[in-house]
Amino acid sequence: MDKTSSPAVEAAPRQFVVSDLADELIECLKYRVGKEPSVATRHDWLSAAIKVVRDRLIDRWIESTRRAYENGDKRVYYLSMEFLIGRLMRDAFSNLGMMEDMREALAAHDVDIDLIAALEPDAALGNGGLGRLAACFMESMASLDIPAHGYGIRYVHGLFRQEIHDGYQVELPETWLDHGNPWEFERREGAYEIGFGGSVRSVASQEGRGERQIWKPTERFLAVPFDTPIAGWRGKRVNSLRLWSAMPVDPILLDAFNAGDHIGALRESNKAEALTRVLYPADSHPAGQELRLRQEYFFSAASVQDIVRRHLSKYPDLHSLPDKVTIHLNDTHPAIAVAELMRLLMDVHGHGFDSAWAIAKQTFAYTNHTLLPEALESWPVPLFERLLPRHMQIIYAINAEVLLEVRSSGRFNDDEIREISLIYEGGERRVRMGNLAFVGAFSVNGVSALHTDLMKQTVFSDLHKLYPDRINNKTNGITQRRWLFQCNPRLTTLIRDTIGDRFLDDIEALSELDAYAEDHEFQQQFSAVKRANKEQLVKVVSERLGVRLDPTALFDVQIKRIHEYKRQLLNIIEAVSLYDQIRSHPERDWLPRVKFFAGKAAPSYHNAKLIIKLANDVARVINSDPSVRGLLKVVFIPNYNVSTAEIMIPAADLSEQISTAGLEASGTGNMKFALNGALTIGTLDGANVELREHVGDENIVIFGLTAQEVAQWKAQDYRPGEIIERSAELKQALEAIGTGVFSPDDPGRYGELISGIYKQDTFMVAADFDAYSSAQRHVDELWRTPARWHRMAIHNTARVGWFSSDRTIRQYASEIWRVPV
Ligand code: B1H
Repeated sequence: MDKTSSPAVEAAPRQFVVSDLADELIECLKYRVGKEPSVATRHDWLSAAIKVVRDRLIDRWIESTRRAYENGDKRVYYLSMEFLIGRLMRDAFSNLGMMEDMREALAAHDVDIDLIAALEPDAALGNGGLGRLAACFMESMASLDIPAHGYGIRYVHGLFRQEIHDGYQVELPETWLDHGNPWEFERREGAYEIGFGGSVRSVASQEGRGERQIWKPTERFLAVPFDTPIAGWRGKRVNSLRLWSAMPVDPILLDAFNAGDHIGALRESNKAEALTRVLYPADSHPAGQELRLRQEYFFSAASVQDIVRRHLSKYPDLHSLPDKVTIHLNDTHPAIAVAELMRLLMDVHGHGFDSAWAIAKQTFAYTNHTLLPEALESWPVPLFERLLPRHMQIIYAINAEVLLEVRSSGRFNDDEIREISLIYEGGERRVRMGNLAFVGAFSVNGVSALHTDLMKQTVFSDLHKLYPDRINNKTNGITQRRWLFQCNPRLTTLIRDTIGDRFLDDIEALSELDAYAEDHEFQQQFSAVKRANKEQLVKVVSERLGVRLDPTALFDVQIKRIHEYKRQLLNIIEAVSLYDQIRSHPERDWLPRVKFFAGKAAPSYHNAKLIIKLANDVARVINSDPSVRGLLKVVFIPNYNVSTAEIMIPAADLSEQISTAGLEASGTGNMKFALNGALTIGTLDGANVELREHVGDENIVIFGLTAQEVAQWKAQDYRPGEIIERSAELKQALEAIGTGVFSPDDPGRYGELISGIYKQDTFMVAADFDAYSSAQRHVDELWRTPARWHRMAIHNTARVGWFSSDRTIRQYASEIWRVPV
């Protein structure tokens, strides 16, 4: 989606000579892109512009790396299967304070910076919140001058592109590398060999200390690093994001080729290519396929080898590793790194088990991001044994060690011991990655206060009893550079004109805006900014979907992955019920509202895809019904991604954060909306709980069951059917959907979806419906008094500075990593 221009907020006073930059662009275009201006395409200009800013980053990058090496600073290695970055060019321009200079330099060649910026593909190497958090963390670590490296996978295809055909989600391959990637540096010389399969042999160790194990894998691949520089605010520091790509050790099997088997000769090459080709699109639900385990091991093993190599280039041995390194595991996807470090310590560097275990346990930290039972990763023992036989042995050895400790403490019964074991034995034997990460880490953190409490009470209760000091909380955050300064230049400029520049470096200074919450003139300016952002979104929707929207309507937005626990269905049912009421009571003073939805469903998640179809069916019927008189519109925006979020969030009046309490670990969209002056309607789930504490109970609309109440209702005999009978509104809406009012072409389409609510209602839609619907009518009332609404919105922006990922990273740095900030 395009952004229309509005001057950027700069990290530094204008410092470049525009004519020099303009010349540099021409040089770059000619000698590095190979084009003359007269024949250069917009993509060529984009490449040239990126290379010019990248050159600026390189000096600082080298300098940052050298400084950390010379000082012997402790480093943080952030291992994540996902980095949901989005576009990088604006980030780099704005963090280096060269956006306006670049705009003019490009304009000197008749090139519109906004047009070429819109061509930069989103780096969509992630599914949702977990991947986006990793991207915010990379930016904050650089901004806080922390020597950190991100490690992940260079997927050729990021998260699929979503099209909506006849209301249904259609998945198409995402091809972000089609025009090359001007950001990255390929470093073939830095490749490592990664093995799979084969067997383990014991040999007498050279030191004469018993036996040593040697793993002989049958399959080998090369992990080749590609580095992307990540600049912090004001260019303080530039860190690397190192993404691994798989390549064959033998690109052509010459004996097969000579024997005439030309296809078979490429076998290795094809296998390698498959390994890092595509991101698994399941959010909060790991794909249990062998390829996924291979991806996890591939990038974890390459990263651990790289970390060990870097350490040994400065220090004599690995005993000092925990003093100089923390390896942070972003969820359990890289948990196999624990076993890989143990393998390197024991099998390559001659440590005994005890020494290796002592080092490993002090080196890793682990963040848990979900307690959904279906999202807890575990792998069948036979698969693990076949792919990673040596790691399986190591995991058994770790398990024996832990279980010995458990038994000798005398504090655990058999059931508890079974829960602590790294091997699930209740059916098909499986390796539990959460337990491996937990015992292998010195710190285990949750991502919001509520989530951390629930970790202690539920999934990890026995491990918590065993290691009571290990679990800690680090509430998530977002980077204000992307989620305010870049995506909302109008608001940023207004804030700057009102309270000055201090908030640019210390976001909690936004609290000075509190003093203006009642100020009529400021309220007018604040709402004018919102209005301009809404008009921009109206334009985008009209161009893309041909739907006309009224910018004075209340913009009610739910954008996130489509998942039953996030309850887009609750929102749609409420829309249907509102539609009924508007038609039955045309005489009432209804407020114009637009309900926006956007989000992708995992391709194999049937109900999530059906919810997308329902949103589109409901949109079609409501938007074309003249009796609604435009008072209600429903819009589903296809292909939600970071760039779409950057346009929708600044234009939102109301932020929908309505998950079933206890199921959303944190949420980070909630923070982005509040920062941009939207009110939240939400449940007491995840970080909403803390959001309420910060913005104040009177500036947020909270409804519904608490996590504790959900647990109680479920423990008792929850009968959704009875609740539905008692709520006329809900009943009518469910019947309309269930009997095909929105799907006349196929009246039975939503029969099962709706009967699921009558029968089990796993996500408590029925239980929360009335509370949600009244909360929405309360929102209407608030909207009727603009001065009150503006005041509340301003308080939101003023009070959410705490949710900056700078705060989160400071807490990780001082309480987990123990690196200075
Ligand atoms: C979150 C995931 C996730 N939690 C498995 N778990 C995946 C699990 O591909 N997989 O296998 C992918 C993603 N993602 C999210 O993390 C939580 O649901 C959010 O509540 C939270 O804000 C976010 C960041 O902590």
